[in-house]
Amino acid sequence: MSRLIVISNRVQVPKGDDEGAQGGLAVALFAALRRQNGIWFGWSGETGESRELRFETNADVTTAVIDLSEQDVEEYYNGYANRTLWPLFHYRLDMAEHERDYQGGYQRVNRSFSEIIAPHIEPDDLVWVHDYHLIPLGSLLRERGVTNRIGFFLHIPWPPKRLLTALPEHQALVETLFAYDMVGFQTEEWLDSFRDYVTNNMEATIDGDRITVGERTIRAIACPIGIDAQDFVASLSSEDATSTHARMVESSNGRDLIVGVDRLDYSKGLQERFTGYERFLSTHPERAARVYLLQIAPPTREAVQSYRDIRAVLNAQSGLINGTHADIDWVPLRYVNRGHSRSMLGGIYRAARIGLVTPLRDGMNLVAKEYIAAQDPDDPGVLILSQFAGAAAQLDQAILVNPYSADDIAEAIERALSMPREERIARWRPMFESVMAEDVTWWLARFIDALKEA
Ligand code: GDG
Repeated sequence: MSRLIVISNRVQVPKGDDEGAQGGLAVALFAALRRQNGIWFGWSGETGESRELRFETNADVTTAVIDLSEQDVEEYYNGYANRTLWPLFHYRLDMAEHERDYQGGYQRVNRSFSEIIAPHIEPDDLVWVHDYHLIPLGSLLRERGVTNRIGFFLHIPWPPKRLLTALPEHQALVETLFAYDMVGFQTEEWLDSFRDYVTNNMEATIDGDRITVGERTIRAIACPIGIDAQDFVASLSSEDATSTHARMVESSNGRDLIVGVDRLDYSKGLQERFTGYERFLSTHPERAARVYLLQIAPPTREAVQSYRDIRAVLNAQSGLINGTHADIDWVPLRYVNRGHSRSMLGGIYRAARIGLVTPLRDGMNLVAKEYIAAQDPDDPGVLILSQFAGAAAQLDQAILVNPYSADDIAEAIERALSMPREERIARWRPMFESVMAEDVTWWLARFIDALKEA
């Protein structure tokens, strides 16, 4: 059997018994790496000048990591990946920074990844590159003589062509994708945007899922990522989940819990969500004191100014909402910047009458799927989901909202709170079935099978 080589920006190391706490994607990749005797390559997350690969085998999974220099981290990771591509691919032209140094750092790190990893690739290996940090890696591996099958999966949206052309080196970047054998996107919508770009800008011809530019033909598919659904459902009976659930029920004091769980990122629409919630509080005062919003938002990427800015905005906004609306025995918004274990999150989701998931743009959004997986089949809560999350294509029985509209969010909250149990069950069941069927194992098999056929 051919080995599987996974390459991503960061690498997770399996932690034996505690593996389930590491997130669905990591666990599914561990399983595939074990089965196919593979290696997972990437950045260690540390800074250092040595370029040496450090191999490690834990719970039968081999990982290999390198350090990056401070300059690399600044230009490649904080720079091009998170100040240029992330905002642009999330439709935030206004926030995208274009610096030659960032672009240079991105090329340099991708090149050194290719130099360091290429010697470890054997003739029959399948190579799978992940996400926007490493778009050019396939073409750089080709330059070093790697002729293996190489696939690429983009976890974030692919932007419309008119936005992408704001990237000074857009065409050169997209050309590098044609070094892969297969490219996967989360949804048909992102795939359509990609096709639209390549037909307009690169005279591509399309035949089914094959796209040809000049001499190169690649396969491009939509392949929506899922959660480790069975394991997530099983974790709901853990001590951590049940005690957290009980704690939430008790501290709710009979009030309905609305929950949001997001990395603190401007793409997640937290500012707009708070404004929508505030609109609900002011327009439904009779209902308002019967609910509260718990927003969990662990900070990320704090080396990047725009992330410090959004954090400051949310601090002020949450203070204002509570200052304006709170009563002596009621706080309308619990805003928590700490992370929680996966099973604790399960208990919280299950206790929540509403899951409020309103990103302005999201490749997929796994929180929406976790919320659905965690519900009580006899008395499920209601998912309010942004129409701009990739997950909306599969979870179309949610109340879909425009996350920019405070009125839309306020109305959806009111509608969810007054939704009869039969309707809640009727909406939840097909979504639960889809989350269970199209889980992370399904996604992984679909991608790898398509790559083998490419
Ligand atoms: C990218 C794309 C795509 C969050 N807070 C805590 C916590 N989380 C977990 C959630 C969920 C995961 O992190 C977040 O996944 P998302 O999909 O919501 O978002 P991104 O991090 O932006 O991920 C996204 C994804 O890649 C996969 O392809 O869906 O569109 O942007 O699983 O539960 N986990 C724990 N404590 C927390 O406080 N343990």
